[in-house]
Order: sequence, then C-alpha cells, then structure tokens
Amino acid sequence: MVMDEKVEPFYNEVIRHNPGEVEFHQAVREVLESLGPVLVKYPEFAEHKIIERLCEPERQIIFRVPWQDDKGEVHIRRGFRVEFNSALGPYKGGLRFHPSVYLGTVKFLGFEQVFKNGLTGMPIGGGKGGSDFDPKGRSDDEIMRFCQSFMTELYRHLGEYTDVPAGDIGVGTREVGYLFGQYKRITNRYESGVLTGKGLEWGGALVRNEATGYGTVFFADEMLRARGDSLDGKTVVVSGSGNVAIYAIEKAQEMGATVVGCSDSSGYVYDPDGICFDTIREIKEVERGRIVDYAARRPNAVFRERGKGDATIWSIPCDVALPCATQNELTGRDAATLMKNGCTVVAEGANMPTTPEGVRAFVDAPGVAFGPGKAANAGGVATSALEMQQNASRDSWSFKHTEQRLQEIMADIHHTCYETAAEFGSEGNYVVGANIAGFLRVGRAMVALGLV
Ligand code: NDP
Ligand code: 2IT
Repeated sequence: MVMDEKVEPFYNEVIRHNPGEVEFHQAVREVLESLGPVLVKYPEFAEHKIIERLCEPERQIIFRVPWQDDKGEVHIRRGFRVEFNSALGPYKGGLRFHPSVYLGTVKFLGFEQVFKNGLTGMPIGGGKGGSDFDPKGRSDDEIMRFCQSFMTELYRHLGEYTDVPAGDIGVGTREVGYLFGQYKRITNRYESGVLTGKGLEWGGALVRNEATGYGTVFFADEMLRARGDSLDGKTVVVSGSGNVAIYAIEKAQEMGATVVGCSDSSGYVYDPDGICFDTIREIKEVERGRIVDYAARRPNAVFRERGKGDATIWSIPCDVALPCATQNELTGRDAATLMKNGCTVVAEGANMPTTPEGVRAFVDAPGVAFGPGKAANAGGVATSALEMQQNASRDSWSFKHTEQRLQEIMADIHHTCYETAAEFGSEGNYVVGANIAGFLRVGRAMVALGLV
C-alpha cells in the first residue's frame, strides 16, 4: 500500500527516532498506511498529535537479569517491559523469552498490542515485555531461577491497576507460576489480577490457555461466513506447534476442518490423515519435544527439515492458512504459493507473521480474505481481560460460558473490522478495518484524557 502524504512525515520521524528497530518500523508502517482517510474525516487527531503520541511508548524499562544455571555458572540476560499506552486501561500484554528478543521486538509487539486491545472493546491498555533468555533445553530449576530474577526487578512496575503481563513465546503457565510466586513473595500480596494465564488452581481462568488458538479459528470462520461459507470440510495448515497453534488445531478440527500441517523452528510435518491433537499436545506441552517426534508416531506423516530444499510449510495445499509461530514467517513467495494452490482465507494467530509483501499479495488478490493478527489473535488478550474480571470479583466461570464469551468477542471484532473497512471505502479489507477501528478507540480516549 502507498502511504498517504499526510502520515509519511510521522513514519520518517519514527525511523529517525528509533534506529535499527526494523520490526517496530514495519508494525508502525502497516498501521500508518491505513490512517490517511481518518485524519481527513477527524481533524482533531492531527490537532492533538495523536499519531505522534501513539508511536512513542509512555515508558520503556530495560534491566539486567542475572541468574545461575544448574552447574553454578552465572549468566546475564536483558529484561524489557515497554509500557506503550494506558489510555484504555492498565498496560496489558505478554512476556516473550526468546534469544532473538531486543528492544525492537518488544516495541513492535507493544505497538500492535495497543490497537489489538482497543479492538477487543475491553478496558486494557497496551504493553509488552520479555528477555533474550533462551529457555530451550533449560531445566525446571533454571527456568524458575530466571523467572524469579526477572520478577525481582519487574515487580516494582506492575500492579493490577498499573501493568498486567501474561505469556507469549517461551512463556506459558509454568513461567507465569514462577513469576507470580516471586511477585507474591516480594509484595506479600496475593494480587491475582497482576498476571494472567495463571494455572487453574491458583487464580487462573478456564479457556485462557486455549483462547488465542480458538479465537483465531473463530475469526477465520467469521470471515468464511461473511462470504456464505464455513470451516466445515476445509483443509487447513497451521504453522508453529506452541500454545496458539495447538489450540487452533484442536478447534479447527472440532469445527469440521482437517489440519494437515504444523511446524516448529526445526521444520514442518505433513499428515494427510489430519494432525492428531492428542499426539501433538503430548509432545509439545508435556514432553517439550521436537516436531520430528510427531512424524515418528504417525503412520503417514512426513517431516521436512527447515532449510532443506525450497518447500516451506506454506507449500502444502490448503483452503485456509493460520500462521501461528512468529513474525515474518510467511513471505510474498509463500503467499503466491498458497494462493496458487487454492488458499482463500488467512487468519494470523501470531503477531505480524506475514511480511509486508505477503500482506500486499493477499489484500490485493480478489476473493482472498486476510485477517491481520491484531484482530484474529485478539482472543488471547480478551480472555486475559475476562480472567482479570474473574479475579476482581473472586469468581470463576464455567468453560462453556467463557468460551461463548470468547466466540461473541471474536464475532464482534470481525463485525467492527468489516464495517469500519466499508465505512472508509475499503470493503473486505480487514487490515484497514482493524487498524482504523483500533486507532479510533484509543485515539478518542487519548483526546478525552488531555495532554498526558
Ligand atoms: P510458544 O512459545 O508456545 O510457541 C511458539 C511456536 O512458534 C513454537 O512452535 C516455536 O518453535 C515457533 N517459533 C518461535 N520462534 C520461531 C522462529 N524464530 N522460527 C520458527 N519458528 C518459531 O508461543 P505462542 O504459541 O504463545 O506464540 C506464537 C505466536 O502467537 C507469537 O507470535 C505470539 O506473539 C503470538 N500470540 C500469542 C498469544 C498467546 O496468548 N500466547 C496471544 C496472541 C498472539 P520452537 O519451539 O522450535 O521455537
Ligand atoms: O500477543 C498477545 O496478545 C499475547 N501474547 C497475550 C497478551 C495477554 O495479556 O494475554
């Protein structure tokens, strides 16, 4: 897409002001490309410099995380929390532990989170955090010591009315447990609402673990329904095999689709019989194994190692693609291959998994529906907000009730994106719809709250 001349100066300033943070530039660019018509229709946003204020995080925290491995060796990693925007509520967003994490990763994720959280319609601002700590191959004790050290610095910035982290890549229920335990110890408060994604026995909420994957599938189904179709009978490919991917696989199959592929960073598997949910969940959640182990346990499944040959997971023919691993994992070339093989619906379970070339290819293709992450994967954070509601009222809701809430929220987000795109002359373009609708919610609150 071409950037409107009204917003281009803002983008150039973001590049100048945040050198080297390429993922952050990419995330900002994608949003700004949609905003030209909004500035024409609502001049107050320019007057109050809302775009410039949105692109500058309210607070950026960087800290040292020292920890000791099982042999007694000392390691030093870097911790981050970017408190991006609190116009709609306390900063809310996950923590990522992955060796690739640097400030630019956390800022891109925090920026996306602001619009995503706005789209949910729930009272949550946007933030993100994490560390370049690599949890792979580390023992439980090592993970615990790292989490305790991380929280020993981070706790002073958190609070149920201030900043509420959750999981993301490399951070699941186990890590949230160690983080919550240390927070509780330091503060002497059982403040359940300070973290979400907790275990069910200690303040967690049903459906949060499944919510991002389920929500992505509900969103894909909504996109199909808008065209008089549904997921039933469709062939689906899901990348990744972590929290989001596993539950996307489960829900897609529950709704009558067949998921024939999934992956991790070592490669992908193709299983013409349909990915067995119990097998993939056991390998990934319980054994913390690799994707090759899946192929070894299923009669007709094949494993393809990453980087060997030209094929990627997106070479598997499918009707619906759900990228659920990481940023920039689906390129322009992958998009062309998918569409050549008949794929007409893409819903992003991951954050920014499609490159700008890929997004352009999907959005420009007639008859292809592309659901961007800030809409399609918002079910995770929305269910975190439901967990906060339950914590605040010391209540716990049933699985059925909570899943129904999630489904309604995803239908509502779909409706909002669809209607907003149409209102601004881009019918069927969910990228434009999500960016503008998210911007309007946050921007209006910022104007109302004054220059703070
Ligand atoms: P997990 O850590 O549970 O799983 C991540 C999956 O992606 C793993 O299969 C991992 O493979 C793969 N992966 C990670 N990094 C890379 C990489 N650089 N190259 C190839 N594969 C990679 O994380 P989640 O499932 O929680 O998160 C997945 C995506 O969804 C992320 O983009 C996250 O930001 C987003 N998301 C997560 C939400 C949540 O509630 N958890 C909510 C909304 C979005 P391997 O194990 O080999 O590294
Ligand atoms: O990217 C995301 O929305 C998440 N990782 C979930 C955030 C949350 O606070 O539940």
